[in-house]
Amino acid sequence: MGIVSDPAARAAETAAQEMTDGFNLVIEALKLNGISTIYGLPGIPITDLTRKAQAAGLRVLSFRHEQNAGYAASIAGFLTQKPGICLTVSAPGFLNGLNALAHATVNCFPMILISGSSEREIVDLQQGDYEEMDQLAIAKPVAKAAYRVLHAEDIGVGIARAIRAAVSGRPGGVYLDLPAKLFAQSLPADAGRQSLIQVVDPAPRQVPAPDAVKRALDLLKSAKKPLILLGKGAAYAQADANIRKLVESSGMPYLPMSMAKGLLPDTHEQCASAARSYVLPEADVVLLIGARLNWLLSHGKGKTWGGKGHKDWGGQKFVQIDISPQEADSNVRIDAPLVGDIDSCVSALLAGMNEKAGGWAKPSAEWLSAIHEKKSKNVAKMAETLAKNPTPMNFHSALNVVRDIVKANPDAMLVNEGANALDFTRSIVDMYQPRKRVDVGTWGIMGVGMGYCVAAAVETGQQVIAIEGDSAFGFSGMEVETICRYNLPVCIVIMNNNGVYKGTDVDPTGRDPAPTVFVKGARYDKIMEAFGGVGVNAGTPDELRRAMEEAIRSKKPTLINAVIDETAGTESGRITSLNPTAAKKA
Ligand code: ADP
Ligand code: TPW
Ligand code: MG
Repeated sequence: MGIVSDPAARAAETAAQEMTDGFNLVIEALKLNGISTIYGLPGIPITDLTRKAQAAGLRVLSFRHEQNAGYAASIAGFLTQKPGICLTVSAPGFLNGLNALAHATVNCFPMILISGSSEREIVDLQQGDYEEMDQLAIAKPVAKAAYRVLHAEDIGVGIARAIRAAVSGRPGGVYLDLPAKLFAQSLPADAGRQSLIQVVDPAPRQVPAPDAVKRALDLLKSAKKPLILLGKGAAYAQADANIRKLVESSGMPYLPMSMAKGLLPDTHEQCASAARSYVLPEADVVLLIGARLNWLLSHGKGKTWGGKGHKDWGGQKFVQIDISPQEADSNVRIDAPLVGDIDSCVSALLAGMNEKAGGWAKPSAEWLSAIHEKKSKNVAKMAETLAKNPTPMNFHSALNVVRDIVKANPDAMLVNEGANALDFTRSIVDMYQPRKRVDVGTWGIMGVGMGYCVAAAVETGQQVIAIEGDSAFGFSGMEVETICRYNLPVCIVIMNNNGVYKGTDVDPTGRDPAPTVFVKGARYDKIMEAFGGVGVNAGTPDELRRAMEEAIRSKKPTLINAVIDETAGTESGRITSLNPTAAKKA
């Protein structure tokens, strides 16, 4: 075929060519990279993207508020090691999704917030476009990376970069800005296909250096009172078999952080959770696996760790396995940083501690028996508390039921948020399998609940049980409609103590309800009934048990309003000391 010089003929030839556009390229790029689910909320300019994505076979889960779609995407990332996708409209929708993007980054979950945006030319001159906002600039500080695509032929690169940034190294939240005009841009289908990238090895293994492995092993060998701390990075890494091997072959006691519970069953004899306040200050060498020494671990110092004053270090030596080379020394000295992915690092430790090398120096018998003694005492004390049956229910008597139900259904996902509702669930409800417990994470945020429920059900296909404070539930409660719409097997239990922490505060002036209290005796179960799900009001442990069993049997969306003594909670749950007034007194 010669060069067609006549413009009319050229136009005719182009028209005859198969064409594609920005909409299709975004969808094809996601599909090419194994992404099959979008969590989002439609509107200009992405309504047609949601329709076309659904028509192209992607699962599109449509929410009632973008924050919940975002939290769903973030936890999908944690559960699957693939970036969870959240799709939002410009400005207000984008801002609603931003909280979840920050959450993903802070928690090291891979997620991509894809947002439609207004036209660059108008935004940059601040001429007042529809939903005008410089979204890229706003996303940057809370994202691990942020990109904008202006030309349809760059969509492939944009999505490839976003995927790599989200899952490689320390995972995090990535922002991808897609201005409205991009979607309608057309180009020949062939050129479009050529422009797409199937990302090769998006999260490359990172093998630790041999000298770093030796340093870590030497330190571990010297330990008399070693301790392993498993964090949610260890859960994310899906190195379950090797982690178990490391724990069991070394004989070291271990503590799981909240979302690492179940990596080994909480009932494992080496689990030291019930002796936490004994082992942290007493341990001499601590092996951190995918856990940061942030506030959740009292920054590795102070009273929790046996240090005398608030700032004093307790004398422990630390080995830290982490994929981020910058993590070590962030709070206290790390004597043996082991930088690499968890599976590679744990494998290297196992290889270095084989029989030929003399195997592990087992922890001293005194250490293990002291832990055992503390554990038994605390477990017995807890059993006594759990056996009580007060009227109205308290957190313990209600959670005793949840504990049994989770034990009988170890495959079920457990979503958990609140203050007391969180802390008591974490300590009372044992987990038996990896990545079954998802919760408020590093920031301790309220509002993750219903978004997490949707993603947990969709990504795992398992029953979901959500244990929610009544305040916590309120942040995402409208997604009960979403749960009913998609008919997901979600059983929500509201620990209803009439308020934030407690329901007993009063306004000293007598004018208004206190800031922490809600409508007394509220019936959250009615919200579920409004959308065709099952609502149950449970005033006793027996009623709660029957309702949970029925929910799991039927797999129907269920909301149980568990009536809890409004005096039962404590201020801020377990973190009372972080309140400024409490800190001032200390
Ligand atoms: P927790 O709150 O459970 O203590 P954190 O969120 O503080 O856990 O810590 C998780 C850590 O795990 C982060 O420092 C992160 O860099 C690290 N991490 C995440 N994925 C991996 C991986 N695949 N390999 C190694 N480290 C990882
Ligand atoms: C986004 C502050 C921490 S815990 C909590 C709030 C408001 C609610 C506690 O009440 P709940 O639990 O859920 O009824 P319980 O069992 O103790 O009664 N806004 C955000 N995140 C946080 N963490 C807060 C506010 C907070
Ligand atoms: Mg409450």
